[in-house]
Amino acid sequence: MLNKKIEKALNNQLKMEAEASNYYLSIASWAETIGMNGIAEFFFQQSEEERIHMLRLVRFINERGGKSIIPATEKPEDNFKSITNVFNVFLEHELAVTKMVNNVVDLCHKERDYPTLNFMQWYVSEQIEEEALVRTIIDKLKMIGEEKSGLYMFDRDLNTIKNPLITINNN
Ligand code: OFO
Repeated sequence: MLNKKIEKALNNQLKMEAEASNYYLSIASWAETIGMNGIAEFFFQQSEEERIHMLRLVRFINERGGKSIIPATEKPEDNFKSITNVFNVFLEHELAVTKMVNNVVDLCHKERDYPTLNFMQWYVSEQIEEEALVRTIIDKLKMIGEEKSGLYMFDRDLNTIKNPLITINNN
């Protein structure tokens, strides 16, 4: 049975995942409207992944005798300065999620809630992979700059960067 502090922390985490899903959906849609279909596809997939992260929490909270709160989320930003800006925003978001995951893990230790601690380990690993992925992409963008032909190839190749990680995640 979840104690109230843990239940609240997990519901906050759930909200964060829902917001991430919406935010990445907004980026995907923006990228599609400017003809960056590779980037759009990347963020459509990322948005789906965040929704799955949210669903895992919904089901875990309920299974452990708590009650999941399906949150209202704020309208995400829908206009972005540049491709580099988009990926910097992505990194900022992921760092905020990692911080929150770590806080939940700390709380689990404090409250001696080992089942939830075990459940949260999956999120710890997931954040390591996501941060590594976004840093790799930002490094590539630094090499390319905002030059059009470079961005064209970056857009075309983006899925080959992401797909190996998705394959690992799904195993
Ligand atoms: Fe949910 O993993 Fe990113 O945010």
